[in-house]
Amino acid sequence: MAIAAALLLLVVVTVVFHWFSPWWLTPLASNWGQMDFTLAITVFITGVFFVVINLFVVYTLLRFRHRKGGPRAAYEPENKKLERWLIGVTTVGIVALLAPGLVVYADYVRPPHDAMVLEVVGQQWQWRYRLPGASGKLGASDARFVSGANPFGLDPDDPAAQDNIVVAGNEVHLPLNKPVKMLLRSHDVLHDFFVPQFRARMNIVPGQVSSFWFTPTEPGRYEAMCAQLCGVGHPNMRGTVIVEDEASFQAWLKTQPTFAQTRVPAAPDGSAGPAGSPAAVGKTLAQARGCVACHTVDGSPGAGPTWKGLYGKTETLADGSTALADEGFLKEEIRNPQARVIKGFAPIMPKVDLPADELDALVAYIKSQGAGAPGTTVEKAQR
Ligand SMILES: [Cu+2]
Repeated sequence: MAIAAALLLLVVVTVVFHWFSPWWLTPLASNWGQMDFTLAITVFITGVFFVVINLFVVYTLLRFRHRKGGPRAAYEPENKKLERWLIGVTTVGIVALLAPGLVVYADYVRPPHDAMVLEVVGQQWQWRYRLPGASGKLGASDARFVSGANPFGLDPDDPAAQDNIVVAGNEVHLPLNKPVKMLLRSHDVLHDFFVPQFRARMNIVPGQVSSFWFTPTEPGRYEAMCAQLCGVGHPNMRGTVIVEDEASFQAWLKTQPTFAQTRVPAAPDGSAGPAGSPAAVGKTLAQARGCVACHTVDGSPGAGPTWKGLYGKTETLADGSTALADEGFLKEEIRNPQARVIKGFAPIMPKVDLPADELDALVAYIKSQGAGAPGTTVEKAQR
């Protein structure tokens, strides 16, 4: 009796919770309404089975409960008619669950011919984006070309790679109502590119290029996140996708460097650099190299120490010793982060292989974020 009552309560609470739950889908912002439809089919079918099976158990518990002097249960090892019914109903249920998904998936990986191409490279723990330039072609890439200065591993001798747009930072823009074919690569481990509002996601498997397409249908600012647990920095693996009209998109595109431009090293004094002073170059680098995923410049907590007021601070290290955060210390920390870990932070920072001039620019940027008061420690900047 108690079990029957508990099961009945479970069914009622589940159904009520489903309708009144605050966790509904975000508003749809792409062409993939079919994803919502297949999801609704799944919820409906599994929901019906859940309710029917549990109510059946409740019924049998009550109907066939033990009663003094009542009839004994009959042993019936086989019931062909019942088996046929069960096989039939579950077959229909499973086909209804799988078939719509297969149809939608076939569409999902077959982009229209006029789709623009956007390459996404996932790396612990940031996103990078590349677009074809004026030639409309993506240049060849190879793992052996990958370096701090060439994170996509583009072939420096491939003419088709020279005009490729190498997006600086974690933010990419897309034109409204234009199909986008996504090409996804990973630098290291399994990642998954996911923008919930687009209902579009795909695993990124190291060593292969995966692909899907979508058409953004609502202008706005969306968060791109990693949907595979890819290491301790996984929650920081966030990017931004901005959907806007064609004119704004083209204007943004013009501000992004081509691969050839990123090959020209920024002079330490900034005179020949694309973006002015060393600190300004460093700011661009902090975006492009993904530093900003873990280091804030407004003092708010992150996976790594904030850069606000960091320069000149006396830091307490994990072993209890202290060190002055001067130029030499910062460069050492960037080159070899595991050698000295700052107290209160996990040793999660990857080695950042930067040419000397970029290192100078990055440190200049950190320096420009203000010096700490003497004697303050970095722990105070934490939560
Ligand atoms: Cu990831």
